[in-house]
Amino acid sequence: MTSDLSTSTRRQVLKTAVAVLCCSGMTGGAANARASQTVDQITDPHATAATNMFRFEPDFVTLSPGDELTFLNSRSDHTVHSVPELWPDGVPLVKIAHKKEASVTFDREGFYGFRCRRHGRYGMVMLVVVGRPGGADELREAIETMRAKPRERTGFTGLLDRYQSA
Ligand SMILES: [Cu+2]
Repeated sequence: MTSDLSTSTRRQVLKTAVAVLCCSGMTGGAANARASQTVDQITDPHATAATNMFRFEPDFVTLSPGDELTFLNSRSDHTVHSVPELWPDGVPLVKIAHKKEASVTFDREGFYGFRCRRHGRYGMVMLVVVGRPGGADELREAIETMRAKPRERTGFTGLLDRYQSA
């Protein structure tokens, strides 16, 4: 009895996983369609570390030029703001606040740093990498020299480490 139940549960899980794979594969594979990803902004009162209590999820995203990113929950507490020091020259800065949902299209290759205006100091930052840009060393230097709280700096350094070790 018990084993039947667990088998059927396992089958159900497997089915769900296949469905997810199928759909994300379709999105990534369509050559001319603009791909879209979603980033949520989380307040987690159960987080054990302050750096995890407020966060972008995911906080590291890679895109192809022309792709779109949709930010959820830029409301009350959370915002999505460009970090000007970590942003390609000539690309307009992003400022999203008081929006349930807002989308940004990334046409230019490059590194794009974001912070939540309120929680950036607690490490609520994220990195978007569009295409395969050069200049990771310059980005690291910009992170080390820009005006920022320690946790914000550590957050960006960690994200760049993840990009370079990927
Ligand atoms: Cu926030």
